[in-house]
Amino acid sequence: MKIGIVLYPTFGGSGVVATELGKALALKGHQIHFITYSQPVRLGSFRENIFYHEVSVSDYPLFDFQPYETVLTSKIVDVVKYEKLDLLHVHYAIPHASAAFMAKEILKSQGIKIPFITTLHGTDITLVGKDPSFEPVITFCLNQSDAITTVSESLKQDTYKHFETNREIHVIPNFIIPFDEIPKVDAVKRAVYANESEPIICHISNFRPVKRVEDVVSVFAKINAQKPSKLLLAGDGPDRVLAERMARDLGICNRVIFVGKVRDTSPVLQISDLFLLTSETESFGLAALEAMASGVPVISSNTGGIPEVNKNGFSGYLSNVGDVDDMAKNALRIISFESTLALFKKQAWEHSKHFSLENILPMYESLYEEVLNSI
Ligand code: GMT
Repeated sequence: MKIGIVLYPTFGGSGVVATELGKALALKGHQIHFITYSQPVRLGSFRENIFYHEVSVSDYPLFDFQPYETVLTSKIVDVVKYEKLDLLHVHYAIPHASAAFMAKEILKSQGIKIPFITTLHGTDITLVGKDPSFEPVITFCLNQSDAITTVSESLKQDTYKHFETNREIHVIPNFIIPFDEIPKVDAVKRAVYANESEPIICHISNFRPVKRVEDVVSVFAKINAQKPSKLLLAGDGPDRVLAERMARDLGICNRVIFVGKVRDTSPVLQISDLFLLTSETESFGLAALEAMASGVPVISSNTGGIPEVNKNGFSGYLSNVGDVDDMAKNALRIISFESTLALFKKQAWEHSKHFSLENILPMYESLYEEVLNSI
């Protein structure tokens, strides 16, 4: 198949999933055309069957806001037409689903049929999409999509709750490429950040308010008071300053390390003992799944799709949103004894394998077939 994938190229989970999906499909012989405004972070270098089409919006002085969606639509039309695509798969509804719909209509007027599948990732529904300034467009585009997928059952239910649609929604969970065994800890690298007796707790996110990074720092401070540890924070965003200020106010600066944005999170995970995900809401929690795949148990909030990923008492523990005492207590249950930590590491790694690429990729491929057979 020749598939166009429209995505955000950034560090966010939706872009990561879309890029990894495209790479996996290309390895299976499909021809993949990524369409977005800059090179996707996880794309890597030149590869067979992978093509990247950059959407560049010129800075015309008339516009206070550059019309990205219009330029994206034109690019989609062009790529579908000249690369002879069979199908479009758009990740994140805004504005990708509406651009795909518009491109589909333009192409129809030229006698070209192109179905599009919309994959909802979370905030496009739970935060941004239901905002009245977007809602009518999102509802329309969902209903016009040839198929809709969500990354969790929870996001599927949220979509039905917030939008007027009775379309079938396919749940296709996010995936990881599993390691054959728990990756070995790089002792030299680990020693840069902590001594042998100090557990390394980590958090990776875009530091947006929805992540509640203030809870990450609070939970860590409570853990550290009982068992001296280190907190490794990867990523950047609006609430990083808040986290930095909290660490200073709590007098734990020497225990908290901000590494900033990292393209590849696996070296961070490979020296970590525990992952914290304290989000207010999370449609899935790809960062937690990636941690589990590296053998890092997860202390998380019990919200959205996270319970579909993190198995309470097995791959980690779940607590109510904001219950930092319970999160710290659970963290200490895991890290206080070497044997418990080793058990949870193994269980986290084992549980992640339910979400292996091998299990999930065929779900997308059969949906593609279904959509193509139905037009
Ligand atoms: O978490 C974010 O803020 C980024 C966002 C995105 O769209 O890239 O992540 C969403 O999609 C990920 C991939 O499907 C999910 O794992 C995240 O849970 C989801 N974020 C939220 O729902 C807040």
